[in-house]
Amino acid sequence: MSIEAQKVMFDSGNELAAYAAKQINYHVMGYYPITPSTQIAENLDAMKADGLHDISLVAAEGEHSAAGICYGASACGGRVFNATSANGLLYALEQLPVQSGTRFPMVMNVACRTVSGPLSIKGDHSDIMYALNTGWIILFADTPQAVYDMNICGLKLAEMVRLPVIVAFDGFFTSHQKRRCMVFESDEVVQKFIGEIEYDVDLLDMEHPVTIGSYMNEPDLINNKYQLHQAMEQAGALIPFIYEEYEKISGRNYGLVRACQMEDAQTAIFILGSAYHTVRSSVHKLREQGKKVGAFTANVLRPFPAEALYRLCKNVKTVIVADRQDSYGAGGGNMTLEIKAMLQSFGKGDVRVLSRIYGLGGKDFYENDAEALFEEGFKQAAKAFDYVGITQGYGGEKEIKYYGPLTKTVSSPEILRKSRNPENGHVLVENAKISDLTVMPKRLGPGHGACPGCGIPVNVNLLLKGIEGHVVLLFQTGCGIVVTTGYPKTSFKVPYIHNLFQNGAATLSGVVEMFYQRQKRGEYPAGDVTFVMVSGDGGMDIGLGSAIGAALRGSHMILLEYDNGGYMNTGYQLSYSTPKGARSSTSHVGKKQYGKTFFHKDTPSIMAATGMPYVATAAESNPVDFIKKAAKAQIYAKSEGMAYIRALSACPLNWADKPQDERNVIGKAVDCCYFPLYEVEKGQTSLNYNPENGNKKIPVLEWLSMMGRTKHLASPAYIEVTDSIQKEIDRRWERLKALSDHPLL
Ligand SMILES: Cc1ncc(C[n+]2csc(CCOP(=O)(O)OP(=O)(O)O)c2C)c(N)n1
Ligand code: SF4
Repeated sequence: MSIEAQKVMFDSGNELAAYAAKQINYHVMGYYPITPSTQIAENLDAMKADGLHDISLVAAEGEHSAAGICYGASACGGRVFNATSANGLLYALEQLPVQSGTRFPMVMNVACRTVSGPLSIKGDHSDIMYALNTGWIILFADTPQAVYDMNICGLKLAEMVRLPVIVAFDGFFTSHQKRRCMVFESDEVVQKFIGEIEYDVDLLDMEHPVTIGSYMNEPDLINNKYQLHQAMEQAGALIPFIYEEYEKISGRNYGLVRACQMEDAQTAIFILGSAYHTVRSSVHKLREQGKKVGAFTANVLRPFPAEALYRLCKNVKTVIVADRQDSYGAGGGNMTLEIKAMLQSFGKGDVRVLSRIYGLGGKDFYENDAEALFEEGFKQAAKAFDYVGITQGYGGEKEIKYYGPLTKTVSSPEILRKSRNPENGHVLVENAKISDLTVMPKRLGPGHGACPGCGIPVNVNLLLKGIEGHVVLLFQTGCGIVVTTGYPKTSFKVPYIHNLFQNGAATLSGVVEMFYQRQKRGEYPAGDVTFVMVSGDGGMDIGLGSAIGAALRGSHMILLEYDNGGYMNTGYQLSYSTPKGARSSTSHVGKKQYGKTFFHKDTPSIMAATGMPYVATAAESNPVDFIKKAAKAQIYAKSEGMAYIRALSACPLNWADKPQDERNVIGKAVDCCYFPLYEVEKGQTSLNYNPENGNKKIPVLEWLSMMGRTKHLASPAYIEVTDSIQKEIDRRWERLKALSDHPLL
């Protein structure tokens, strides 16, 4: 073997993970977007649009499903890939032992990030440590180059020992920073190095039908786990050989561990990831001052390279383990625990180990921070465990009250007149005059950070205009929370809680239950509170199950979905509600792809099918209709169960149009019947606005042409796509009219 031709690239860890995947030409990638790993799928999608690979990129509705897609695909004799971070990894966690326990190899990249809550997207290692017990091999890359190389070596290893592999690296520091790196010029070199797939189990093998994932107890389960353990041991033995082979074609080798001046070091820092390089710089500096210091790190977390690390620690008297996460209550982060165990088991229990938690939530770590850690070692700090980098923080500042509480009287001007139709119990709302309703205080204040023209505050405030009295809000993850609650400030004048966007409806159900329970027990004053959950359309993908559960239980709450047709907070990836044909960062437009390939989700119909008392659609272009619907929703939420309103919500940044045009764009979406305004009240559908009256109905292409994300569809090259969209919109519209015309439906 000789060094193969390579070319220089200036790329980030994410870009290089994607490039390696493209060169491998995996069969399937199941994925769900989450910062900071999303770019991996985005880059693969961009390459796919240009026809550079054949990977089937499956956008799941959440990470749990993405992991399920990967599991199913990997049982079928092909190569499988995934990428995630933080809560995405935790949400998928349940599937990880399934993958390893049934011994299907695959590769998943984890761009490490802080785990919520509180919500933060910055890099630390709190996510990856949850994966330590899953039976996956975990490689840790400390540079973008290592991300590329480990993606290639990782797949070879996975297939040799039949275990799935995680390639972990620092979110942002490694995932986003560009570096000069080398990649193989030819994809075939990569594929030849990995070799042919040789699976003896294939769910699709009709000649040899297999049962995968049997129900198993004693005596077999323990044997299954023992075999997994053996495969891990085998992986530990194989890794150095794979890297040696790889060195022959690349010139690069990664051992199990890496060290800097450890031969005679008496005080050393163990640290993972990109910060290892910071510590190395400090080592060089302190060595010039005659200090016997060293640094070491692990390139593999599972199997943990205990013996290789021990060999580095022969002369060490003090080890400072810097953990970018905490195993709360254990007296250190996970690496502290592992290093202590390693020293103990090799008879070096006399080495003093200082555990220091650093860099949580992406807090920077500089050379002087590394020197300060060494200093603690030199002076034999008394505290065996501590956090470094603790400051007063923004939250330590004097509390500033931006808003006083809103009294019930102030938020109940009683302008709207509400009554019930005695025949069918339907709610009637009158006197929704915008001019009169200006007295209604805004529960969401003006001090938010949404982009100009953003529909979220507009829709939230329009909804709340129709809701009188006390309100408690829950926001699911998305732009809505991020732009309103930058700690320590808040834009809300009313009580507010955030939860992750797969679980908001369940959380608000809990709030509602506690409210009624405490009232019943006399622990809370009598009176009404309206509970409102706000979610993006993305939240109604991953969180649909939770929302349906709350609807079926009849939780007394309103769910407002602002539908901006994409995962905007994470940089506009497609959601299931993105219009067909739309360009997004996971539905690129290129010679082989025209944008999103499937139709937008009809969430109101799904919610109506739960039998909930009130479902409606609303748009800022028809504000009176919107406010009336909010008032109706409030009555139903209090008296009968859950009410759901979907509002079309502008996103000038990602729709690629102008903030000042958005009301018109929204109006045209209504006029082309992409977003018809209707309600389903106690199971009966009524159209609230018919653009056919007054000749206002327009072809859908007229609306699509108003936005940069769908403008390309105006080209005759996409006539088939636009025809199919028009047909689907016509079908839904005709169905809606038929439902509305029918007295029972
Ligand atoms: C379990 C999990 N997966 C992924 C993410 C990343 N994430 C945060 S917000 C978001 C998109 C939200 O989209 P949507 O609900 O439509 O709201 P928008 O951003 O458009 O306001 C995603 C994918 C996360 N926070 N948690
Ligand atoms: S990116 Fe879009 S949804 Fe998010 S704040 Fe800006 S305009 Fe609103």
